[in-house]
Amino acid sequence: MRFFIAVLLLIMAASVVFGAGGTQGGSTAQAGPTANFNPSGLPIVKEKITLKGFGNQNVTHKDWNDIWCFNETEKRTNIHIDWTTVPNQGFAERKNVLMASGDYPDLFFRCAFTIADQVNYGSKGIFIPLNNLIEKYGANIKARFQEEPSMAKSLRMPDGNIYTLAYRYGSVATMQRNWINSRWLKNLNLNIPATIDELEAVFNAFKTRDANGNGNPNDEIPFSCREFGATIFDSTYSAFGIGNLGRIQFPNYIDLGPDNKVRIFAITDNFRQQLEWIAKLYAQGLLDPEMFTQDISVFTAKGEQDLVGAFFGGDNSSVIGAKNYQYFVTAPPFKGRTGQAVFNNLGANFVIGTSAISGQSKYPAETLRWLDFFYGEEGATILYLGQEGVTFVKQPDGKRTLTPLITNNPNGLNMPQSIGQYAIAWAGGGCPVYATDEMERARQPQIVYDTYEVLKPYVKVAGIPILSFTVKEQEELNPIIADMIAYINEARVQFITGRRQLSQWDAYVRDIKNMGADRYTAIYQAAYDRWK
Ligand SMILES: [Ca+2]
Repeated sequence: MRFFIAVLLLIMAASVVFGAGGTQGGSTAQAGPTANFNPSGLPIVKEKITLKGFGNQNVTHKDWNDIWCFNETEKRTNIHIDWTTVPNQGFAERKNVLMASGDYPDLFFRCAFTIADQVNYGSKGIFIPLNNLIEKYGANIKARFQEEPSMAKSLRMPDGNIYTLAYRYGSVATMQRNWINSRWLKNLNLNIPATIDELEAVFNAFKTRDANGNGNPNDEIPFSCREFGATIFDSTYSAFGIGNLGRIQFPNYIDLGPDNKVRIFAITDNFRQQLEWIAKLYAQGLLDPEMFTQDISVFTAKGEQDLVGAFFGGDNSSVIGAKNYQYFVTAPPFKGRTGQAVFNNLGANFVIGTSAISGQSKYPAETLRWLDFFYGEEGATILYLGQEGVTFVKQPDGKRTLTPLITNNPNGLNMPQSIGQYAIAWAGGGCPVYATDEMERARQPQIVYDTYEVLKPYVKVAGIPILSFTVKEQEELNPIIADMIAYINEARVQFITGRRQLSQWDAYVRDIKNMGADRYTAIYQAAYDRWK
C-alpha cells in the first residue's frame, strides 16, 4: 500500500512538472539539475557538457565556434556550446523559420526578440520563464537587478515572467543632444544660447550675417537635421514642458504629465506652443526647408561644406561629417519661458530580448548559469573587452584601455572588426551581458564623456520606461498606432510649414480623440502601472 501511494505521488509529481514545462514548445519534461551541476562557483559542471546554441553572428565577428571569448568561457565553465549562427542579412527570416519548426536548441543568443516575441513564445512554452532559475542560480543577474531595478521591471512581461535577458551598456555614448557651431558663434561674437529666445536670436544672426566667413551672407542654414525634421522637437521639448519628468517615447508621442500620469503630449497645449514656435522659426527661414525629406548623406554633405549652425544628434563626427565636427560643442537644454530645462534624452541603458532558454533544453539550470557568467565582472570582461594583455590592458588606476591591436589595427581592421576577432559584445549590441560604465568607457572616445559633463546637471532619466503589452492590448494598440501616429506625423509638418493653421488645433485634437486616443492612453497607463 505504502509503495502504491509512493508511485502515485511520483506520477502526480511528474505530471505537475510536465504541466509546468510541457506545453506546445517544450516536449521535454524538465528534470532538475544532476549531480554533475555546481549550483555556484566555477566550473558550472564537473564533467563537460555540450549545449546547442543559435545566434546572430555580426559580419565583424570571427566564427563563434572558434573565437577567443567562447573558448575562454568554456575553459572556465566546462560548458561547450555547439553554435548554429546566421549572419545579419537574412537573420530575421532564419529566426522565424526556426521558431516555427518546433525543434529548438538549448539557448538563443543575441537574437533581438521583440516584446511581442517574448509574450508569444513565452506563453507557448518555447521559452521557459527564468524567474525561478535566476532566484536559485543567477547570483550575478540578481545582484545586477538590485543595482538597476528598472531593468528587472522592464524584463518582466505582462504575465509576470522574465523570458529573456538584457544587454546592459553605458548610455552616455549613445545619447543625442544639442550641438552648436562654436566657430560661427566666435565669428559673430556670440555666446552659447541658454534660452529658446536666445537660441532664436543666435539663429537669426547665423541666418543674416556671414557666420561661416566665406563672404556670402546667405548660405548659412542655422538649424538642420535628419530624421524627418524630428530633432527640432527633441532639441526644445523641455522648454515647452514636455518630458520634464524624464524620458519620453517620441515615436509614440507619450510622456508623463505633471500629474505623473501617461499622456499623449501631441494633444497638449505644451505641444501646440512648441509647434507655434517652430513654425515661426520655419517662416523666418531659420530651419532647413529640406529637414523633412533629406537623408543622412545630404545632411552630412551640408556639414562638410560648413553650412550648418546647429543640429541635434549623437556623436557629432559621424553625423555632421569629419571636416567640421571639431567646431561643434554640446549646448545644455534650452530654458523655456517658465525657466524649465531638463535633459531627458539619456536613453535606456539596456535593451531586452537578447537571449532565452528553450523549453526543450535538458539543461535549463546549467544554461542559466552559463548566461549568468556574463553578468559578473569576469564573464562580462571576456565578452566585452576580450583578453587582458592582448585586446586590453589594465592601467595603474585600475581602469582598462584598449590596445593598439584594437584601436589602430595593423591589418587595417576597424575597431568593431578587430575586437570581433576576440569578443563579440560590441557590434549592434544585443548580447546578454552587463557591461559596466568602466567597460563602456574603455571603448569610447574621451570627447563623449567631456561633453556629457555639460549635460549632467540637467539629466532626468525616469519618465516612460520600456513597457510591455499583453497580446490583447497589442492587438488593440496596433490599429490605433497605425492611424494616429501617421496622422500626427503628417499634421506636425503641415503646422510647421503653414499648410495647416494653428487656428485648426481643436479640430486636430478632435480627430486624434476619434482615432482612439483615450483607449491608447489607458493601455499605456495600464502597462506603466504594471511596470511600477
Ligand atoms: Ca556665408
